[in-house]
Amino acid sequence: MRAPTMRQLGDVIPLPASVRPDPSADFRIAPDVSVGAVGEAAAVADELAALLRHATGFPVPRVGGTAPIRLLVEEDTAKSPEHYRLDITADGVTLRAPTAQGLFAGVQTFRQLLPTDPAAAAADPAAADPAAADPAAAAATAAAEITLPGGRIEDEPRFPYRGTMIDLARHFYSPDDLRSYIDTIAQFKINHLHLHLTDDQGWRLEIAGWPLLTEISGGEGTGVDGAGPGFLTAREYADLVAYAATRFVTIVPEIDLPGHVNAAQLAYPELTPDGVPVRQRTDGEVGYSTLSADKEITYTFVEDVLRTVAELTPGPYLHIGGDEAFSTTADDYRTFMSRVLPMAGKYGKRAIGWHEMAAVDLPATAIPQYWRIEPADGGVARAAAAGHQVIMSPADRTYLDMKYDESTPLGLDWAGHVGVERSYDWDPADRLPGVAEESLLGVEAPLWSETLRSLADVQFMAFPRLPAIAEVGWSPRAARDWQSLRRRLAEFAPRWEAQGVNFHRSPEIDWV
Ligand code: TNX
Repeated sequence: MRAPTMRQLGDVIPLPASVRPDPSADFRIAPDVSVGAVGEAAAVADELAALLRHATGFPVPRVGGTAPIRLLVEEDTAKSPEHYRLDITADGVTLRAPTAQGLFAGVQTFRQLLPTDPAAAAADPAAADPAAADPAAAAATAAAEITLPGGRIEDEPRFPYRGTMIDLARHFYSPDDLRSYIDTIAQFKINHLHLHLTDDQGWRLEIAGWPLLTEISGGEGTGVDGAGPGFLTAREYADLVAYAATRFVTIVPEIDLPGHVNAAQLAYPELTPDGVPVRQRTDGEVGYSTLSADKEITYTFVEDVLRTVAELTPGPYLHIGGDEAFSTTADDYRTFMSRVLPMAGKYGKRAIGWHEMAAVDLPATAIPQYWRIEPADGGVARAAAAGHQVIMSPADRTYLDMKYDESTPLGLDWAGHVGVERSYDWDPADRLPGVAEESLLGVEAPLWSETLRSLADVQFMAFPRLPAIAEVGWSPRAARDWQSLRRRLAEFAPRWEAQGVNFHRSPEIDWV
């Protein structure tokens, strides 16, 4: 096996806030290496030890207290909870953070500083290296070659919210697929996963008391072209939320209201404005369905659903959609939102809504999510001036369902083609007049699934654009540089291959 080259200290995505290499302080991983941690640091240290075991073949025990590689929680409320400091010296490695979440961020950096991704060894050692048939020999070879670059990384995010959305309504993805996707996105310090759970073509979350939602609209024949059946039971959803928490990913559930509700109305015709049953829809049209703002059953239904989702979700957010309600009059939209927005607060959550929601008076904690192409802002600047935080998701930069270029086999193109550079070379604080740095909660990259059929399709659209957008949300603005990102992305080809992650070999990158 060729000796893997040592990584440079700054060869990380997203780029850390501060990188100070010290070439005299490289750390060679020895066969007796261990990972030391106590208390809150223990769980993250266990994960690092497991990664190092895969990478080296050494036993890498996790011990309490002092060890060549140490993880420490040092409480400091003045720092971002995601702050971490990684010190690599000839004697060892110390990772410090004010919280376990910060340590987790630091471990993602650590993982990228290993010469090859540990998943390679985990996936199929024999295929990766014939010598691995003898694990001891393989470990000795590999370990002799693993040296971490010396120096200090001190890091914290620019924005607290770095998210991506996956549309489960137009095509459903299994809990296993979603867990795998969470594992991949967390490596880029994406810390929110927004689940678009309901739309015209499907309803993907079991709601007690309303069983037909999933029996009818989560069954066979649902999704775009009828090609994406399935739903999450309440238990599966809760398990997924708990799994995401182990990766420090917060689930943001979306129930899209008052439009995008044909699947709900198919299951319960009393939810249509005129009580007339609707037909099942598997096409990609938008804007034709609406709940009625003046039927009481609308609010009984919505409150049951939002209460159920809030109870299943420990995170602070509840996304209520609000987009493309073209069949709802402006008056009805206002009436509807004035009754539904307070329900989020009633069940202990902050409401997020697509930016159309900013046309109405919002509760103080509500967060508009901006998705348009053109600068017309739909009231978002007014909301920002009133003190609301905003999530930036401009479609022409962050929509992962847009084609990369005209040759992309999947995706849509209504917001144009979004190449990798285009997804990177913009800044959220410049996007909307009146919505500056201090109004931004963060950045999210949505992935609508009309044209997608599998996890491999999802990965193809997300990688490498999602890491680029993760860097937009995490790294200091002044440090960002497209040529630097291109070089760093190129190194991910063998890493993603080792992890079994599909990606688009964009010609914008000179892949390794
Ligand atoms: C617009 S952007 C939508 C979705 C579609 C998407 C396709 C937004 C909030 N809504 O209903 O799936 O375009 O790109």
